[in-house]
Amino acid sequence: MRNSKERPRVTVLGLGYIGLPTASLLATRGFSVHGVDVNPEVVDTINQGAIHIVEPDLDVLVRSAVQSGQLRAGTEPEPADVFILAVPTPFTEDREPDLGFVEAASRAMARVLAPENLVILESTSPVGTTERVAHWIAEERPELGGGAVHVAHCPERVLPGQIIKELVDNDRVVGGLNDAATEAAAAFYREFVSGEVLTTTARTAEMAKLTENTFRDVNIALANELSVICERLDIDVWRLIELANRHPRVNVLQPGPGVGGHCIAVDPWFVVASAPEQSRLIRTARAVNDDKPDQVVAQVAAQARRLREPVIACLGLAYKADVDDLRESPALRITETLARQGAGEILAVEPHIQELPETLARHDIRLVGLTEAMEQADLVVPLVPHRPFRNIPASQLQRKMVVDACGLLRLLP
Ligand code: SAJ
Repeated sequence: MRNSKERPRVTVLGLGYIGLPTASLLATRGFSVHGVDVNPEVVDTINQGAIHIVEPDLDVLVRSAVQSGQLRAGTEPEPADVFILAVPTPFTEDREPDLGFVEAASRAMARVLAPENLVILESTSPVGTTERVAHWIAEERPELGGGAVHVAHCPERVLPGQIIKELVDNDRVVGGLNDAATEAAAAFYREFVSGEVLTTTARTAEMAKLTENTFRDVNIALANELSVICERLDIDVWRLIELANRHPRVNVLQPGPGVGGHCIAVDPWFVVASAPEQSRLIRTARAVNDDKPDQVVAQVAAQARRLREPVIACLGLAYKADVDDLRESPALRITETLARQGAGEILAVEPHIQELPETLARHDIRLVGLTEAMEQADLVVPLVPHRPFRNIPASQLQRKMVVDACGLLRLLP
């Protein structure tokens, strides 16, 4: 085991949900880490030992990393032995991958690279992106082309809400542009990952990550389609899935109000964009999941029409249970659409936020506590099964009309 002085210096580009936990974990394991973000406010916050995102235990980790002097943040890359790219890879309006952040970070990093450095792309990326990173480096620094720096892909695969644990415990897939890059990257991860580090090519590693999230998306689409079929056939879909899953080889996922977040609803498009003709099932699954919020809106509106002056409580706005993240949230979209359509007076309950986001604030929606919502609403719409909602007495809900979009009823005491 090397002592801390011999650990490589690491520069992490992008201090968001992946980069910041990775940088601070490495710092607390004795690596000397320089974190880079284009946003000076993010940099200042981190240098004060604080955080700009919400993730369990991340505040403690960052504070200790910064206080120990092993983690510093800045807006420009500095020379290091290992460079980790953890910048966003969103998609464009045409659902084409937008590699602008990866390109900008690659070119900025190229200025401080030296021969034998290891460059690892962790951002979820369409197949061929790792090759493009090497190409951008060579454009900036022609003398570093042809394998002078080791370039590899090691996709992040941590679950928001459990990032710190999964960063260490999960198996990792590492694929370099050549064997030397693969080996160098695998050796780096083996220093702090307790899961197995599996090696392959860069293209396979890229596709492995896309496959993981596509697997989830396609299987959630099956659950969501079943929920719509069951609504029509007057069958309780939650009980149905519970029963079907008692078969030893069946594991249907859970239906919900739609698929949110910036991973599962995005990454399948990277596959579709690479092979449009061949990706029929994947494209259809995306359409099924994207359509689910509208199905929920239609169900709620139909119930609301039975009431004279409906007061509708939407329980949960986040993209999934027990997180504060409202980005790409189907619950948010449903709540907003109900208000826009004038379905009734809308009460929103979201224990993780203090004020409504702009998209909701411009409508006449009130952010209220759970107790107030349960007192005032005639129609209750559980959208996200946050922990506090799971304690609502079933008897209280039985007195209301309910459109249960997330299966909360079966979780009640
Ligand atoms: N959802 C359902 N039904 C289910 C499971 C999830 O409707 O049975 C919905 C959730 O409510 C949410 C969305 O899907 O709206 C995604 O939630 P999630 O918890 O399944 O996943 P994410 O987006 O938070 O994180 C995923 C993870 N990928 C996989 O589990 C294959 C994580 O490991 C990845 O690192 C992350 O994407 C990422 O960054 O790509």
